[in-house]
Amino acid sequence: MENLIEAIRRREARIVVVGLGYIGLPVACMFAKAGFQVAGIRRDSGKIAQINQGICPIEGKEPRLPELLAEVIRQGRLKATTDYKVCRKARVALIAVETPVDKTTKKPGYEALRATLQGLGQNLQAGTLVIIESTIAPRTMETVVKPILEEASGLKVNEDFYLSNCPERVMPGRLLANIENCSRVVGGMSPETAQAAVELYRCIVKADLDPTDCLTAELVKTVENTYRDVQIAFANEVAFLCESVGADVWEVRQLVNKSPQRDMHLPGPGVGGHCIPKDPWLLIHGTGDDFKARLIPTARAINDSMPLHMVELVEGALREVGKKVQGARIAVLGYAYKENTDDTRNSPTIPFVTRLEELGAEVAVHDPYVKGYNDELEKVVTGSDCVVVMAAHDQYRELNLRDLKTQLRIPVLVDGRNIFEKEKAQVAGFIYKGVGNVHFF
Ligand code: SAJ
Repeated sequence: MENLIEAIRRREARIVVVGLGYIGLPVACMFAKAGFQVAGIRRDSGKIAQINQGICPIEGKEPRLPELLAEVIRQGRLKATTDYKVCRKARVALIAVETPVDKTTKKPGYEALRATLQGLGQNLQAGTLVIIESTIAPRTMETVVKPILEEASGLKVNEDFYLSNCPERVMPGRLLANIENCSRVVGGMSPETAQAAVELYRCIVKADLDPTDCLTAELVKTVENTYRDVQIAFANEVAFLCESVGADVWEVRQLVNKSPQRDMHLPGPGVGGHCIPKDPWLLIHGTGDDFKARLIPTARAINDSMPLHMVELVEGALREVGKKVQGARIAVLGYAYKENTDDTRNSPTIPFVTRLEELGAEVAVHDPYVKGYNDELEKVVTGSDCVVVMAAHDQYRELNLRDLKTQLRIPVLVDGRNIFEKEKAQVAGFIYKGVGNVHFF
């Protein structure tokens, strides 16, 4: 272990990063920039060629990442490959692959993780520090990662190689900034391993590095995202409650949050993205059968119901003008799962549009950030019977309601993100319904 720590301090430890996606690629670039020789492994050779030409394959704006990638490729400090044999020269191997849960069973199959562990295990050298950055269910290090690596390599953890779990806290649009400035939990299968991993991350992270055991590290990551999902579900339930009594949830929320230690989140049209909808299921999966979660699945069900609630708001608003959803032309503003991003993974807009079309509506979707949907907004809304806001993109906040009204066949506005003031929309001549802010006759 001393030898490894010395090699890390001297930047002589070769690093392999398996999974050059939005987690692995920035971290590979940052270790290369810090002076390490880094090899990256990806499955698809197309993206590998792009990366080895110094071209960033990640969509969306990622400040400094394209320039950093080009620099470390030019310096020869980073090279991408499909070949796991590069692991034979590595003293550190980072794994950053996706860990989706099955849409029906809500359980992780870990297909990518298992394949990666097999490939690494077959080339694992004694003295190597293996770090899992992917988000994994509690007890995955003990029940999946350790057995596969030991079996594939014939080596023993803590004797021949070292095992760590260091979950990432990156966010699309701030990948490099978050790696540098967000604190990280650094789990180790032994205290010495956690310390060695702290030594490594100290080379690129300016924030706190908190050593602990692997189980705690697995729990922290899944709990912190489950916390957010439950908080959002609470806000959504209060929105339903306000609708039932004819109150404005946005005014209620603003005043609640003036109370000390209150942080009521934002109601919305649903919860999308790559982690918040998934991590609560990973947390529950990790507890096995000896724990029956009650609040967490309920929160997931509330958040998953929001897109269909948006359909109810559209039905109610059209009913007020004597129209049905069937045959109505509906303009949907926002395909991305949240404001000012092009990321559409698990977007609430998907089930929302599916349901509208099942009911016979003619739907047109607009999104300035998503290829194929970034047509002129006026073209998408012209002649519509209803406009629905699903993402709070800046472009939509700047819309002139009077101009918008002239473009519609019927001035109905359903606001899933509270980007318009109800009174102003009504003065502009709209039938306005907002999540948590509706008054049906
Ligand atoms: N959402 C609400 N109401 C809220 C907050 C979010 O409806 O009050 C919705 C968003 O519109 C979106 C979904 O929830 O559809 C997820 O939003 P998010 O802001 O949590 O965005 P993510 O998915 O990018 O979450 C990431 C996570 N970061 C990491 O996993 C490292 C999460 O832990 C962060 O808390 C979050 O960014 C953040 O704070 O921005």
